[in-house]
Order: sequence, then C-alpha cells, then structure tokens
Amino acid sequence: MNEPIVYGASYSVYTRIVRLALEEKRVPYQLEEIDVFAEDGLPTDYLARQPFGKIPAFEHDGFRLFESGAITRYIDETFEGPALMPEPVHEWARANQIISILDSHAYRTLVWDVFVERIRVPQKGGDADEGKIASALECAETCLDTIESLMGDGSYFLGNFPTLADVHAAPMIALFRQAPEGKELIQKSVRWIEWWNRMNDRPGMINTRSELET
Ligand SMILES: N[C@@H](CCC(=O)N[C@@H](CS)C(=O)NCC(=O)O)C(=O)O
Repeated sequence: MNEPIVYGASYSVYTRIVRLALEEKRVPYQLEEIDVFAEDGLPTDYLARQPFGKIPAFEHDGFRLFESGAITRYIDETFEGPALMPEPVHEWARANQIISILDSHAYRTLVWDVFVERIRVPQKGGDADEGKIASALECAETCLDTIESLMGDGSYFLGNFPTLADVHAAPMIALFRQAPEGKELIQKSVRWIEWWNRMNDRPGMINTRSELET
C-alpha cells in the first residue's frame, strides 16, 4: 500500500485531527501543504478534491476522500495499529456522539469565537469582539460539561486508550486553551486537566504541534 496523502495545513484543526488518527495508528503519511486562507486562493485543482473548499482532503491508493470524520474512520478501518473506536456498542455510540458535539458546537465556539477572537484578531491589529467571546464562553462551558458527563472512568474519554473522539477533541482544546478564558475553563475540571495533560504528551500531538501553540 502507498503512503496516504493529507492535503491541508499544519495550523488547521481538522487537518490535525486526520494527522493524529494516522499518528495514533503509526501510519507514515505525506502532508501536502494547502493554505486555505492564502491570498491567491486555493490551487485551482483543489476543489476537485474538496468541493466546499475546506481542508483537509485525503487520498490513499487512488481513493479520494474528504470530511474529517469519514477520513478518520477510513484510517481506523484500513490500517493496522491500535483500534481507535471502542467495541462495546454503548462506548462506540458515545464516541460518535462526542465527535458530533465537537463538529456541531465546539469547533466554531472554541476555535473561532474564543481562540481566533481573543488571540488572532488582536495579533493582526484588530479589536476582539468581547460580546462574541462572552456568549461563546457560555456555549464552551456547555460543551466541556456535556463531554465530561459522557466520559467513562478510564484515562481517556472512553477507556484507557485514545479513540477518534479524543483525536477529534485534542486539536480544538489545544487552541481554545491559548485564550486565558479557555485555559481557565479547562482548569476548573480535574477530568479535563488530566485528559489534556495525557493527550498533549502523546507523540502524535508532539509531532503535529503548530506555531499557533505557545
Ligand atoms: N466538515 C469539514 C470541516 C473542515 C474545516 O472546517 N476546515 C477548516 C480548517 S480547520 C477550513 O477549511 N476552513 C476554511 C474556511 O472555512 O474557509 C471536515 O470535517 O473536514
């Protein structure tokens, strides 16, 4: 089998989710840089890989795929290495539920409305929208509390090994905690602190760390 190719950027949360799945499976891969925010726009042929113009896209042995949730499940099923979904059906359903919460509620709130607004906007000379941050923090708290209520008793969300749910969450939390308010919310929960410290020390997280993290 050829090495899979991830088309994306090292700063991107969703690109990192796909890379982390590959890292956890210990699958060598190539990262083809696509800067989705480039002034000149996306390479002309990129929309053939991802018609919505988002990153990442993925290719393996001629099989093209986009949507990170589909890509990480493909990686888990296709490659050898530790299983990244729990087998008991209740934990399996919980992992899917957490991934859905992260996609539907956490990504925009934690990454765009808190991290980008608090850190990136001022870095680029703008003024943070305090109203946006304040209301996002309420939703962020609901996200964190809800995911915590779904966690099992193990070292990771759903047992003693990371699943695709952990892999989906870690890149979002990594940016959220760059904002002082984000860090403070995480620090309020021992479960979240312990989880973050464990996840952040994993080789995959270290290998995919970007310059956005201090
Ligand atoms: N549903 C997509 C979401 C991917 C996504 O939102 N990627 C971000 C970067 S992390 C992006 O491409 N943003 C560019 C934009 O929204 O214009 C997936 O799961 O792959």
